[in-house]
Amino acid sequence: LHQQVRSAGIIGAPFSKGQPRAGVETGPDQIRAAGLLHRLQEQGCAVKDYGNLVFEDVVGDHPVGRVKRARAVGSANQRLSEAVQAAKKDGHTSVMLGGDHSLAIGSIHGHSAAVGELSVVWVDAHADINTPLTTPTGNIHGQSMSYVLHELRSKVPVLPNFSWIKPCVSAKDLVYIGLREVDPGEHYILKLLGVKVFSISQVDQLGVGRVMEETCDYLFAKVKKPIHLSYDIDAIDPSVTPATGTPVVGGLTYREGVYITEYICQTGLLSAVDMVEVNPLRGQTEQQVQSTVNTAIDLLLGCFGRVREGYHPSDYHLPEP
Ligand code: EXY
Ligand code: MN
Ligand code: MN
Repeated sequence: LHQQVRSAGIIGAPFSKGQPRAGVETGPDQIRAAGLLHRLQEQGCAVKDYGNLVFEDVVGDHPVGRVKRARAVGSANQRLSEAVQAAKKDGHTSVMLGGDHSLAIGSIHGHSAAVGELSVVWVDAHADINTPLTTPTGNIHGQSMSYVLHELRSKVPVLPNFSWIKPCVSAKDLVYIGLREVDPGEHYILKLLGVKVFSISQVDQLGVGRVMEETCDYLFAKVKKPIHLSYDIDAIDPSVTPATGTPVVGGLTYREGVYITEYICQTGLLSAVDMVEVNPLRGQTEQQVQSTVNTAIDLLLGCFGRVREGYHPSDYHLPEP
């Protein structure tokens, strides 16, 4: 049934200050309430729930240049980084339930602090690679990658509560999938650094099967590094996952989204996953919320060995009449 024993270390990160919309901090509890732990255990995955992180309030968190709530984002991510390091040291595949996508800063940092060099697969409608100086909104969830990339070090000023962050990912170890709303500064950075991007247009052209083959051929060309999968639920089409803060039309289908997780799982290299930007308050109906939350769960099940063809136990015997 399961080729290898997998174990998930679940870290809830109820944090929303990387963007302006309330509700995304309830993501971890909603995803648990919809049965994530039980569903993982049912498919033979060991699960350790580390509970929700507690983030302190930061007073006087006024904008730094254009950047909003830097101090709160910096300190929350420092806490998250430590939690991810602990989950990795306990031997789990780290599962960070967001919360907004600014949390990828601490998740990637902690993952890298524990295991060394990483490959990052970033599945998103957005590139989240604005610097504090290119950001059109000041929201840090649109800037996360800029803080962890070696190549952008000299372009990113050190914000208050960010001095603990050491860039830890090389541009050649990053692949984007699903992009369809990229700011001019971000597009420039992606070209400048030669980052591998499979925009939604390339998914249309090649199909998700070839996109995943090419993603892994590219990442594994030299050495196979542990994979950090950072999955923004807004990568999926808003007809399926509408309860999110920055929906963009024309996204991945449910099937494409799940295929990405199945494919990454079968590499055997998945070492940490983020599931972010599920915002129950952005659903207009209960059905919209459930569809979004259930899709997030199915993506995580795919990360931990679920296959849609079905299973049978290795000792299965066909009943004789
Ligand atoms: N690119 C825009 C910005 O930097 O504000 C929008 C970012 C949305 C980020 C979402 C979570 O992926
Ligand atoms: Mn994102
Ligand atoms: Mn996004």
